[in-house]
Amino acid sequence: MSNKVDTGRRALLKTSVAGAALSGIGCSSSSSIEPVMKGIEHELPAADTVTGTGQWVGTTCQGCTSWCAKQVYVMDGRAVKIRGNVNSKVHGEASCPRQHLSLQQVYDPDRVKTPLMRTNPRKGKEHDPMFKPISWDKALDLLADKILALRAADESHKYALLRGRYSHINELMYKHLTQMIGSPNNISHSSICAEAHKMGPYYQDGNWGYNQYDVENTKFILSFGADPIASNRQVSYYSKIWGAALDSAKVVVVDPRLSVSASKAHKWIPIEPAQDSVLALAIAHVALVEGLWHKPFVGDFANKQNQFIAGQDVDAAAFNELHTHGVVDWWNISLKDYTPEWAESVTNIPADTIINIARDMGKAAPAVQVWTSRGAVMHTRGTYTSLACHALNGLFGGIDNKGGLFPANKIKLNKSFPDSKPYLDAVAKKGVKHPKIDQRGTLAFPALKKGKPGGGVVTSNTPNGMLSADPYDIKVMLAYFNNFNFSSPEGQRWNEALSQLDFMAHVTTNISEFSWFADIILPANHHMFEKWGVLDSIGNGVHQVSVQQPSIDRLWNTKDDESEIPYLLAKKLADKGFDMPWRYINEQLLDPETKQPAKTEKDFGELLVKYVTSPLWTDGAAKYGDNMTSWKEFTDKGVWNSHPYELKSRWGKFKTETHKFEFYSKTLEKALNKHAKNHHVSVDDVMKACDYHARGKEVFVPHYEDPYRFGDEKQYPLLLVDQKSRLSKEGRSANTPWFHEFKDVDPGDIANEDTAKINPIDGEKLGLKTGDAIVVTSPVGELTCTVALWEGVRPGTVAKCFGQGHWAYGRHASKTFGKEARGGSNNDIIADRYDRLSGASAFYGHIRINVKKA
Ligand SMILES: Nc1nc2c(c(=O)[nH]1)N[C@H]1C(S)=C(S)[C@@H](COP(=O)(O)OP(=O)(O)OC[C@H]3O[C@@H](n4cnc5c(=O)[nH]c(N)nc54)[C@H](O)[C@@H]3O)O[C@H]1N2
Ligand SMILES: Nc1nc2c(c(=O)[nH]1)N[C@H]1C(S)=C(S)[C@@H](COP(=O)(O)OP(=O)(O)OC[C@H]3O[C@@H](n4cnc5c(=O)[nH]c(N)nc54)[C@H](O)[C@@H]3O)O[C@H]1N2
Ligand code: SF4
Ligand SMILES: [Mo]
Repeated sequence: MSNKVDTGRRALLKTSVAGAALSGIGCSSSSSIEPVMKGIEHELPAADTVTGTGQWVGTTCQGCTSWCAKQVYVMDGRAVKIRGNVNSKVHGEASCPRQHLSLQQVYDPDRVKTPLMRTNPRKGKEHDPMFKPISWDKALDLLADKILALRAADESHKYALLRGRYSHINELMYKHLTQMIGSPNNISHSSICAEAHKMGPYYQDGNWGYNQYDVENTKFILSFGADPIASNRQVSYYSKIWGAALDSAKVVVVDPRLSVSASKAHKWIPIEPAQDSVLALAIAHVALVEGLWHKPFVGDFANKQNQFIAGQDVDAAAFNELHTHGVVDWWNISLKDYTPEWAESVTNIPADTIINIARDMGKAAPAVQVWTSRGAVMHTRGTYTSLACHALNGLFGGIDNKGGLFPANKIKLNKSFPDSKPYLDAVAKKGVKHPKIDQRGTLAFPALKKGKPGGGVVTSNTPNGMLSADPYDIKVMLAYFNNFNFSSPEGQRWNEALSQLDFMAHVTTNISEFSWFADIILPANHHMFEKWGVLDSIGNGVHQVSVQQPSIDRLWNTKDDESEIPYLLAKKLADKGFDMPWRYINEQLLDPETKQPAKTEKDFGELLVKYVTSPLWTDGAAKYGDNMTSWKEFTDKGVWNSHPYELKSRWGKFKTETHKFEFYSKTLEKALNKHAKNHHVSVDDVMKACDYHARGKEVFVPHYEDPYRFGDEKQYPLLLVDQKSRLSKEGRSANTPWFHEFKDVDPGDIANEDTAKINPIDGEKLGLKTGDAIVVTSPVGELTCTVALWEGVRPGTVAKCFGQGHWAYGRHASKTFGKEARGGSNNDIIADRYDRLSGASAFYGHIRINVKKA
């Protein structure tokens, strides 16, 4: 990049970050902003008069889980500008500010440009791997030999495939190749992402997934930690619509920290960490006592007389329940005691405030939506917060209702690839039968994904399994698009486990902390500009599917993680005598139009995306949404949109045991009984082993579990509040200069610094002022960063963004690459704990810390 262009882009981003920030507060139509926005909109494409070759190409951003459909303006093979895909009915041209950072990611001079091999046999954070360039052929030779050696020794289960971010063509790399090699160990990142979040929706209404919120028609938004104009899912759409929502709905944000959304809300409740369920339960209690629940959804007493009186049991037979199950059981088992006065005594939130919120919600019902977030639920007993918060959506009737919330619209995609079981040879058949390395399904790890004990991943427990060789050790690992020693709590455990591996291959764009422990590095195409992939997203009542396709000239000797690499690896294995994966690819993964296999690895990514998306552009797609008739039409437009969500479509047929919205979760009861039976114990024994307090019937209803805290309160008097940065693209944007330069778009943060935000009250006690360098210590580790005194954080807590503290990744991310971190990594001080029912890692609530001047 020449300096001249750089300055221009810098100026562009500056204005557009400001624009995007403003659009989030409802100023998008302000006449003072409009000329600036118009200017930006046309600035770069107009420059194309020089070459006349530019065009918009459809793709998808994976800067966060919003997975927005994008258009990249490409001139002479280079990407120069990005906007939301105008063909999207979810967000249209709108975006979040992070889209611009992807230009600095793809053109990052620190990207891995060719395969690399470790030359220093000693592994460890302190040992420079001394990588040297090798050819793709040599790299794949080394990997294939290691895999074949495991198979020859009948140890194929000691191979593991790790997946971080992914697209919907991941199944070959993730599942089938791993199985055909003969290993049960395909480990995804889901449980460091947000599995606890899904527990409420699944065990109450049968949706193992996220919801979309009808913000345009709502009258009341209650957010437990969600900050939809800065983080969460579908940031582009919610940023576009939030200003209007503030005009037409009341917004209450519950968060220990003044998030962007909290700063715009009608009310901010700075809750004590991991105490959200108290508030949710007390609101539910008031809703019943005051008769505020939504009767067309929940039903009513036969005699229409409200019999819910605090502390008193109710006769279930007196209530005619409609689309819900167990409202009276819930009341009798736990809810009757959760008075607003009780809630005030636990949280200091005035009882009156709680009563008023419940009344406002009752008035607004059913146009009510309750958001949860990782922050509210990813703690050690978070399943029950997830259930308590989501229950409010049932009680006030927002489920599938106008102004409420819905799951993803039904569409058809071939996300599942053909069965690979016929391609499992004797070694593989034996190998896949081993238990998984993350110990899922053991007594203390129910990981109850979709009602199945051991159905979910326990990502962060993988290094514990590896280090204790329980159930066995792992010898060979292939990992892609992940950085688990940076992104998991107590990442130090990963460093140790990775150091012990015989062989590890990392597929990555940059030499990250994880790559540091690799034997070979396989350089990846950047997902947004260079790779074939496909993703989906929900919002605005629409479910969209969008393509990722190569739009620019590949700069370096890189390859697609989910297509070219497994293709070439399968070929290599076949050359060396093990041809099952190669046969599977050539016999099963065929172009849906020509019915032919790919001719070369270069064609394979496109073939896989065609395979997954063909239901959208061949017969029958119009039943679900846009009527598209060809692959070309799909790739030209870049996005396919579903029909609008059909309101109330699940009422009467929820995918739960009772087909109702379950306040008393029969679905959870069944799953937990199965898990208990697997281990020949009672459900109470399971709860004890998993460190929850509930026993008996309480286990199956939303109830209060006091938060688990870790560390001595005297020694560690403060609590850490981890948050996402507005400019974080998961762990991946820290090597972009703009990330640091514009860091002050995070409320309370300081540009070019990594800050711990501390309330001035605590600052005074500790003798700290803004700009001081500090050491933050927890019982498991420490980090250094800078103080920002700020009123927007609850006294007694310290808010700090996740995303900095890289000691690798590149020149901007780290202070000295491979040696010294820039800022501090939150995961160095977050102890490795779990919400065991979901398998989710705890990132909140338990982290007691102290802060001292450095
Ligand atoms: N800007 C940005 N957006 C992103 C991403 C990103 O990297 N950057 N990543 C995407 C990904 S991978 C995911 S999974 C989603 C997750 O999106 P969400 O599920 O919404 O989760 P987070 O933003 O991680 O949640 C953290 C929030 O919870 C608050 N919090 C912390 N402790 C508590 C508590 O005890 N109670 C309450 N009520 N709040 C608390 C924090 O202050 C912060 O606002 O975001 C996506 N969106
Ligand atoms: N403290 C704290 N920890 C968190 C979170 C938090 O809010 N706070 N958020 C959690 C959440 S929600 C998630 S989802 C996880 C994410 O954690 P991970 O799944 O580990 O993902 P990243 O940290 O983004 O790392 C992805 C890695 O892939 C490589 N890479 C970057 N771009 C590309 C690409 O285009 N292609 C390929 N093949 N590789 C690439 C780089 O090595 C990069 O480090 O982190 C979790 N960790
Ligand atoms: S970073 Fe997230 S919200 Fe922003 S454009 Fe990319 S996917 Fe969309
Ligand atoms: Mo995530």
